[in-house]
Amino acid sequence: MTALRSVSLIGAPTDIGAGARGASMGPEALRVANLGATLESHGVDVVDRGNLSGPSNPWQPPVNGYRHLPEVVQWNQAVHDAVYAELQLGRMPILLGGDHCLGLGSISAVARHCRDTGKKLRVLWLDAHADFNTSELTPSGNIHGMPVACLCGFGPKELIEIGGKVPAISPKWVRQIGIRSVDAGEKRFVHEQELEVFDMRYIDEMGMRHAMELALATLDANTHLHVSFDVDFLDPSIAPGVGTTVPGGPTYREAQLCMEMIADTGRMASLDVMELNPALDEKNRTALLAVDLIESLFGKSTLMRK
Ligand code: EXY
Ligand code: MN
Ligand code: MN
Ligand code: MN
Repeated sequence: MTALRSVSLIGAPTDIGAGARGASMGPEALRVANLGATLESHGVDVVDRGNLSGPSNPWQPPVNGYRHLPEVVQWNQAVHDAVYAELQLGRMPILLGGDHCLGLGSISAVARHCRDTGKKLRVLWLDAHADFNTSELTPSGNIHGMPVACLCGFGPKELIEIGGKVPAISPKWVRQIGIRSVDAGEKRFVHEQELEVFDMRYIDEMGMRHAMELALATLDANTHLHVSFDVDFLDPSIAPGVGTTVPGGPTYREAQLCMEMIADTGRMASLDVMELNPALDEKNRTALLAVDLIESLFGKSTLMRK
């Protein structure tokens, strides 16, 4: 059912927007966990484009509410160009992060491609965090807590202009799943901008199935579905290898169901796999789990029924 069967892996080995070092090793851990060969075993044509390059992490404190803003801009520009190039080739980009600040480069490229091709865009943001901070609201200055706000036009000029149009996306196109850690000011801003959030309380009460039915409602044949998968979406008991663990996330089966329901739509046309931090992992188990879940996104089903 998956729409695109030609995939390009793009590594973005940086932790420039994060509060802990180590996500820079994420792309290699996903390769070591056999992401490419695993997708090929499901009939997907996979090309690994290797890693992008960019500035090293200077590990400086925030300046005017942002840590490492010039470096974050450079990395996001590289991601934007690489993701956009794959979409123009008719291939599905899979961005291997890297921290989640790079969702800005990726999704701004997807939004630009949708404008070129007259497609509607739906962004599924799978995360423990809303990533909707601004320089005024952030408690840390870490830009991985800001990409959704930047995409919606709230952020520094040099970042929000990367895709050529400000804002790159409308909050109406976004559905957030698994959210359970939002800062006080950030929460007010999420409500003000009317982001549609299926937080863990919602999933506890209504179930992953109902959350995903609503998050995936009104997709049609002309919709480009982008999935931005922050690995800290998952419960830390199954996914310890991330820098910002938050207890109370989706279980293994809830996460599988989420991925299987996305696969069933046949509409996923781009994917980010972000925040994997091998320095904090145990024998690469979080990377192996991420690959297992990505297989489900590509239609591997544990179902007996046909
Ligand atoms: N909300 C916190 C901050 O802005 O510092 C934590 C953000 C963590 C973001 C992670 C990757 O999704
Ligand atoms: Mn396309
Ligand atoms: Mn995130
Ligand atoms: Mn997160």
